[in-house]
Amino acid sequence: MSQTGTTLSQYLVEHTRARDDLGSDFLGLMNDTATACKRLSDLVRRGELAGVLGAAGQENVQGEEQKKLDIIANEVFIESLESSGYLAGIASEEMDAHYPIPEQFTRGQYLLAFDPLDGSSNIDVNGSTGTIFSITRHDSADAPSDADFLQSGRQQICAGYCLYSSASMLVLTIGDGVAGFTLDSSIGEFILSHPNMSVPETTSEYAINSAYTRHWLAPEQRYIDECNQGVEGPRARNFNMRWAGSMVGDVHRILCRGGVFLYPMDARLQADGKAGKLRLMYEANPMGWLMEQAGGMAHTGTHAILDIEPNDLHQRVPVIMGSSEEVQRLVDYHSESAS
Ligand code: P6P
Repeated sequence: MSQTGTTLSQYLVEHTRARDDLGSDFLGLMNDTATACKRLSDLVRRGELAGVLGAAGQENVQGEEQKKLDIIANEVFIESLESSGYLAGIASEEMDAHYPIPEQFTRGQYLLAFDPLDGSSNIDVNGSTGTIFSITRHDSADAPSDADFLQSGRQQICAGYCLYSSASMLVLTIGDGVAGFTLDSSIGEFILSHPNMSVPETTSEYAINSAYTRHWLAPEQRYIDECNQGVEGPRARNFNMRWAGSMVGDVHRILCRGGVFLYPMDARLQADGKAGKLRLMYEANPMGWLMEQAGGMAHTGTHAILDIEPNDLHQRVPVIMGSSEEVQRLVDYHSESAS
């Protein structure tokens, strides 16, 4: 072990040595992805001093108010990755269609779908934010279409996030467990700090935005009500609630100490004709794979998230993920409610 600990590059070289499907191009792609995360970590950390806070004065393709850093984060990743020769295309929460690799650059064999700055409403109040990424293969010399990105979560070859919080941490899986790396800014390296992250099967902590209580459907009404009855209720123990306002912040906490994260379908979303709030390709799928790789579950209430066959780049889904006993209980409540 070197004095600095195992770097992200050393970890990935070791964990792909025996993998025929992850070669030098993948290692190069991950190195460039980490570089983009470092660049963004620096901007987030400097905040107002870097002049990156505040509203951008425009909406994104989802009709949501964009922060300056939403746009900057998208640009940082595209600039860091488009000329690498590893990617065939890039899909982003901030862009309607996918971003084709410009003619002057070599196209590679991987597709990147990402949320440049998840939880950006936290950025102006110094709350946790993060970048979520999902990498799949594009085994064709032809330029990809949007449809080439529509692969189920089980086809991901790498998924992860970079959390910008008290420390900047990159957490990822390539299908052999989940590893967390803390950015050592003194040497500019992500250092392995959380090998083999695993989600405890049970928990007494849930994450949901309780402002929408009146809109929840029966399974969530029942689950949260039973938790809130505490030790006198059917769960015979007290529960705690946390809501980070960023999926990355909540998911990271759950990977560290257990919990269940809910952004379920509710009557408000149904009335708006939405299939959920969170997006499948660059939020639910990458976070869902991390959860399953860490021994947890990721579900919509009726389907395992990773089994969903996507039909749109910005498709929304209900999300229930974390400690398996609690997710399974919610799945059972959905099943009972449907019968
Ligand atoms: P609400 C951030 O906008 C996000 O997409 C997730 O990161 C987060 O969990 C959720 O939405 C917060 O939603 O409705 O509580 O603002």
